[in-house]
Amino acid sequence: MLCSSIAVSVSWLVGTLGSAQQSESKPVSREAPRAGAPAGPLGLTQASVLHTLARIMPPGVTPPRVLPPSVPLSRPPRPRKISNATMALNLPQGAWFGHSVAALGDLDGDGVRDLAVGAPGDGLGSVRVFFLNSDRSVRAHTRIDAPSSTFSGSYGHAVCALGDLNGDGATDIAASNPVDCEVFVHFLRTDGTVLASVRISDALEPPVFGGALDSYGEGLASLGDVDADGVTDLVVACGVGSDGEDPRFYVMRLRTDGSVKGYARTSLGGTGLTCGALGDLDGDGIREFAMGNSIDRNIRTYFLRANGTVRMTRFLATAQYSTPIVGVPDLFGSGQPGWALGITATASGRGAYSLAALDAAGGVIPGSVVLVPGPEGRSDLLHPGDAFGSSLAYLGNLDGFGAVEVAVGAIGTDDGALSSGAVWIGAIR
Ligand SMILES: [Ca+2]
Ligand SMILES: [Ca+2]
Ligand SMILES: [Ca+2]
Ligand SMILES: [Ca+2]
Repeated sequence: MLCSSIAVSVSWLVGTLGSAQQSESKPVSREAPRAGAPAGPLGLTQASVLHTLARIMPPGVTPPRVLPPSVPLSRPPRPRKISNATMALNLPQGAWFGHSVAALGDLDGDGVRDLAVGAPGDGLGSVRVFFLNSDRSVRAHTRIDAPSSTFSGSYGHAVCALGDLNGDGATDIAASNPVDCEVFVHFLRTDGTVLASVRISDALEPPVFGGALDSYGEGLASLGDVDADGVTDLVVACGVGSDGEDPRFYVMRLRTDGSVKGYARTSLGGTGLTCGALGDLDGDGIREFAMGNSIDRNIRTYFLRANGTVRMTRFLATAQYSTPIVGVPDLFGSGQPGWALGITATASGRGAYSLAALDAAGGVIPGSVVLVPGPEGRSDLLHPGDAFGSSLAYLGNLDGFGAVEVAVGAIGTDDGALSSGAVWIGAIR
């Protein structure tokens, strides 16, 4: 059971999203649909879908090889839950497994995408790597413990995939422990264990110990290669600082050894608690990302320059205090870019997420917002307080059927222990 002090009704949020048309920037022109072409699920033509697909790639993810499922499926599988109830994870009370999720691409090379899941309350925190089967079941998993420098805990609060940073064929990840102001790059082996780690937060300021001074890494997002040097770059959101610094985010330009080549700092005037990579909505070659601000509760789309500074922002939505958001490059399998946005503070506390299509200027296309109350809409699979929607990751078409899949965290799930947490894998339809 997750106790939330912030009650936000779904109807309020959806109403807010539906009216979220105020713009902080001039819209960017978009290719007009061709007359006579068949319209897709969102009223888009085939031409515009193909145009969009050519520009949108999953953020920070190495595209997996396209292989048929090893065991052909006769029908789409059911929503799949990963928790103490379905696997021997030994998650303790308050583990908050599913506070963060990241699609890794295909780490082990079996043709199926794999998944990382953070559990910041699992001791000092942990990140687990799950090797998935195409029927959404788990073939194997590994546990990455909090690094030895971790003092207070909360490792795994945020996690994101960096693609293959060092070029050894295995996806690498970033993970944070904002309580100790730590952000790490972990170079993974294809078996899901850690080859080497670099604490990149040290590049920002001298290390701080034993207290929540700056909350480095409240949110992490990989945007792919921002500065066009061929190496993946990273957005690090920082919460409220007791050292008098403004809440802010850093665009950290990385080297292949995980060290920081340079960074750009942007003050928010609020706390940047969550962020998520979107696609390259305006086609300038740099992916956009979304970040929530705890002061005005607005989520904005940020357009960056190649040096990591902000070129433009656009109001995207208003939502609850800490709102996970992730880009969905082919919403409903249509090729239309959109977002999935977690809504844990529903009236029942079961949780939900919403989907919406995005325009080239980084805003929500009017009328496109859809609410998904549970895995594939199955609120009956959840219990009050599960907080489904705690985190989101786009998995692509995992099972070979038409719809794309997402992984959704539910940190309040009480399987085996109170708030041990869970992650659901299901299609968006
Ligand atoms: Ca795999
Ligand atoms: Ca690698
Ligand atoms: Ca780069
Ligand atoms: Ca762009």
